[in-house]
Amino acid sequence: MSDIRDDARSGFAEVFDTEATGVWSAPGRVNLIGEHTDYNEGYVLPFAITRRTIVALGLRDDTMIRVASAFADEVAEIDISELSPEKLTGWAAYPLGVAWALGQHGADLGAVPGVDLFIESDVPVGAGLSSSAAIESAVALALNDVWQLGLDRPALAQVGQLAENKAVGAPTGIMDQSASLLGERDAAVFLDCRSMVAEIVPLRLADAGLAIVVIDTGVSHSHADGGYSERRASCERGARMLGVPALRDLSVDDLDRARQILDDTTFRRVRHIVTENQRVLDTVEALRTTGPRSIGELLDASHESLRDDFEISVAELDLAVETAQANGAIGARMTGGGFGGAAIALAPLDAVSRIQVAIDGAFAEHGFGQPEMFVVSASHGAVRE
Ligand code: GAF
Repeated sequence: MSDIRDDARSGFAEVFDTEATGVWSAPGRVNLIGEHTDYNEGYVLPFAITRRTIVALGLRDDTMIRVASAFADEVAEIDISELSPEKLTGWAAYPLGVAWALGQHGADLGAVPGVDLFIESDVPVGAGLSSSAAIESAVALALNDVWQLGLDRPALAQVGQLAENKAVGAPTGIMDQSASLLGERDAAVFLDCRSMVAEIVPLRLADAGLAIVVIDTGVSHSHADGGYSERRASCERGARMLGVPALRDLSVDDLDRARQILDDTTFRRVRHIVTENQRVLDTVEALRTTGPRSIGELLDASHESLRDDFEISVAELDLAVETAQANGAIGARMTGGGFGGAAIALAPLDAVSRIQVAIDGAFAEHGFGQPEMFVVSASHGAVRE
């Protein structure tokens, strides 16, 4: 079976008629817990997965950037001096947006050579596994290296986020790029999205006889659509009405007061964020003390909160979660921004195939499209291959 690194090299050679000078990769992510907490300056606990995006790069002797990929026919190109969010459209807005965002982070784009990029990926698109952050992180690391910019990984995560916010137009937080750039093998990234301090938390699932199954429902979502920004606006409204800089500043003890002040919908959005932040802290504590077998109820509670309070689940995600729970999963929840995408189930190794068969059957029974399911483990972040 050919490796996608080789596919990226040969794709590059085919499109640009020369050999790539280097290959970089960055992973997608699964968020273990901590959903929609990042832009509320709270806590998240994602991990990088083995599915990766590969960027093959060649330096040019002019100032053009050209990008091609295995998943789009056209080659997008623009002179570096012309880069601006308004000029970037379609999938090429991700890689070209990163080049623009590097300029916003201090890179002198007037002094760097042009590049050709070819992008290949096995991170499923629209599945809530951050295929977009994987592109942004791989391109950011590659350009940071060849343009010798010297930015550190937290800064590159901000570059990716800026590209996504301004060039793609999705008002997303910092979690996905951080997971893709800071992830480590057999570990999750515990990130405080206010201080931006990241701690590595061991996630040795196989040692505990466990696996995480991803269930990609096939229901595609986009964070540039209205739902994500509407939830973000609700959270910001809640914080304003409660007189705090961000929902991070509230604890579970503040919820009674919040209920008096807020309308019911805003209250439930706020309650999700406040309780989810606490669940992240409890999950980190459990992983460090009693181990992954003890986090199941926290995962289940996170799903309920996302379904009932934040209202971003869909019928396919609920069915995947309930079927996993009924067939031996220790815990299960939707993962990512919601409105479609994937769920995860934490399960004993010997329950994995039973869960997969049961979910296949349940989806068929409900007339839903066949889900894609695979086991993931925590992998390393972006690297030069
Ligand atoms: C998406 C966003 F990109 C993240 O920043 C985060 O808000 C997530 O949804 C929800 O937790 O993946």
